[in-house]
Amino acid sequence: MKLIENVYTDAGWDVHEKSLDPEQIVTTGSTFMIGNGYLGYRGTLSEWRAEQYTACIVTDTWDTAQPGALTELCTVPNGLYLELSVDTVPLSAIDGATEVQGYERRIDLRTGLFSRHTRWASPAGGSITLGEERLAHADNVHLIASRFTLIADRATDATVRTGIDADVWSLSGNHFARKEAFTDGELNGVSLWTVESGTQIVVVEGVRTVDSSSESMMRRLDVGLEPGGPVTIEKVVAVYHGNDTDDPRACAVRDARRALSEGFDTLYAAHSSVWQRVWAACDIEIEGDLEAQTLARFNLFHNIIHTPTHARLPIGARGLSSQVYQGAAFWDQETFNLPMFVYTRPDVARSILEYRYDTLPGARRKAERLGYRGAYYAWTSGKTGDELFPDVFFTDVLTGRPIRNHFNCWQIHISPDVVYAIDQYLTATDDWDFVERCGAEIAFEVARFIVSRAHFKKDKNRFELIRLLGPDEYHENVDNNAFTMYLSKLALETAVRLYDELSSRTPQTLARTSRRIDLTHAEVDEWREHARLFYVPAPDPDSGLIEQFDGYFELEDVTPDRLRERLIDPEEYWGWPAGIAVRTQVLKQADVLQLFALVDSFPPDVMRANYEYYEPRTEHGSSLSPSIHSIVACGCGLTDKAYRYFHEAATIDLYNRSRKVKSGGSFLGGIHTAACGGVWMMIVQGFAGFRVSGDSIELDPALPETWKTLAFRVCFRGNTLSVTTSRWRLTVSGAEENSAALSVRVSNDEWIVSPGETVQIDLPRNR
Ligand code: IFM
Repeated sequence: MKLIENVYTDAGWDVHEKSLDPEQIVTTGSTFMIGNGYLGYRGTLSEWRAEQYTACIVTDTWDTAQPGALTELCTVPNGLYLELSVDTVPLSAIDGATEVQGYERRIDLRTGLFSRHTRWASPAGGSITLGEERLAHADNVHLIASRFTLIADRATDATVRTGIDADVWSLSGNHFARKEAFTDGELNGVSLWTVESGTQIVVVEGVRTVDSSSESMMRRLDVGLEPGGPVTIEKVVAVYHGNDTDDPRACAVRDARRALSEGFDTLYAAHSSVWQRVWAACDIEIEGDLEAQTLARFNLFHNIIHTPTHARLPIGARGLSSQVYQGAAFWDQETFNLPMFVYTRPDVARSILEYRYDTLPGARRKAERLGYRGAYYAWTSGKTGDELFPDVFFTDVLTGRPIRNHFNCWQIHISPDVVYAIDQYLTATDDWDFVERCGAEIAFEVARFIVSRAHFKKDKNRFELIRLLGPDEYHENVDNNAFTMYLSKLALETAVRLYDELSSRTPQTLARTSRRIDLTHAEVDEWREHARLFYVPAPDPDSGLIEQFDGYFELEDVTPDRLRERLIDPEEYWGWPAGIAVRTQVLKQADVLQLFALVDSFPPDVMRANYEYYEPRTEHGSSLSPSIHSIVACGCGLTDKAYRYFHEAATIDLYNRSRKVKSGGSFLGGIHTAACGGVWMMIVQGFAGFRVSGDSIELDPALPETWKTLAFRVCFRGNTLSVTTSRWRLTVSGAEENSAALSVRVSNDEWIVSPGETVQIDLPRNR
């Protein structure tokens, strides 16, 4: 793996590349991508095609390209395609045929504006430059807009070929059974119908320039450039599909035409005012460490652009950056992506949780199919919530034989994780309306599932969960995985609490929900009993250690580095059934530490003992792992370690540090959206020590050496608190428009922060 370096600038708001490395184009295509939760357009150059991983990935288009292939989001034809030629020689930044004299690619995180500039030695003499700016519109999510600028230093006759290119990157092949090109006045379009469901997808493209002659879906523009006098070409692309509207073609034509007449500057103005509002809620400012500042914004930016806000849809594990993991949600969504939204844009968090409500039928079907009751959420969840994860994901790279991974049927913690997120959302917002409409029913169905999945051990007088797979995927088929046990018990308790609370708050609504799902008091009493007798592996009274699962401590104790020496092939899968980690204590990610990052009721000495035990045994084969280590290290007072893990997690995508681009023969590239969400958690929950306790916000900052100040905002029950902290002093302000005072606790002291009030708090010097 080659690392990417020198990518940030003094602004702290952008990321750039000054030379093009052909070996890195899968990664940099993700780095420089634009997106708006509806579509993701990879940060490739306008003249690039499938071979350079050009793709526009559109949400809510799940389909299977051919029988037996994965169900995944579609990538649609590339409406931004534009190739510049001089003297019939096409100019490319990558093929080496024409000398490249200057190059830059950049993404401005403040407004999600992509730009590129390439200067070539012109085949006609002198030099010629192509500049492009592009945006995925933040207000009308169906639109992409771009502006090309051509400039030559001597009179040059150039040709531009532009239009809709069907040659785009698609992991499992062609998703379209039928394609129809059309024109509508000045617009070019293509209608496509997907293979499996026949969903219609329409891409419409328009160009605003002087001279054009139509050539099927491509146009040829002959451009006469005068020395130094730029020629500007504006393009718009509109995308709609049959899951958005009954008439995607009419909508796409309408939007493209309107956008074309508005022009790039007007589109940009509306787009950037949305971004201004988004950053006002989510930005994190770090003074004293420009790299950390840029890393923070880069990751928050990606957590934002991959999250659908236009409809109740999931956040993919690779977002809209590639079709890896099928564009679908995993537990990552609730445990990594959501915390930032819960405390900065709770409406977005609610919409994601409503998606879990909409997919309850799929979760019920999965439970039933596997012989359980209630809701067993899909490990890989798309539109309907039916399980999308295949039985076979990895192959044995030594023998080529398929490996039956049990992620889809044994990784049951996904269901309690959803309830955990609902509880977090409720704590942060007090939004009982959501609980009445959606949250309670989810919690009740998950409680049902857990009860039907648990076994009562008579000799121990407790309920256990056997044959599981915890977040640490190297150890399949284990019993009583600690993370799953604690989260399941919490989910049962949450279901009972919501039931009791709704009985007094809104008994009629509860009665309606109960009738709908056939729920009785007797069944809720059964959950109470299960919660009471549910086994959770307690810390050992001497060592403080919590065993990750039954028998874990008896496995071979070896370090990840020594274990790695046993690999025969670097791409071998480490887990089930015969991978090198299976019979050892080496972990892909540490489940007990993951537990501490979510549930903060463990004493510091227990956290420390477990951190010291599990950290050296963790291989971080999952991109979810480093951020969890950072958060727990903060809780243990290990700020330097926490900073090292922060850096590791935050650079997974920007510096191409992903440990496993390919594992067990599967390509896993694209933006690791969980790591992006984890960056917010590391900074706000880790370094600032933010948490909610009862009705108070608690802060316990411990900043890394280099950070002079850290500033962010949190939204708590409809009121906003601005936090700025140095290592010695904390300043908190209630927003003018707050409707109530906020209680803030630091080191067991309480401050009441009224609307518009600013309070300064000296921090203990021994942190
Ligand atoms: O959900 C994760 C899992 O924990 C590790 N493998 C990748 C998945 C998607 O990010």
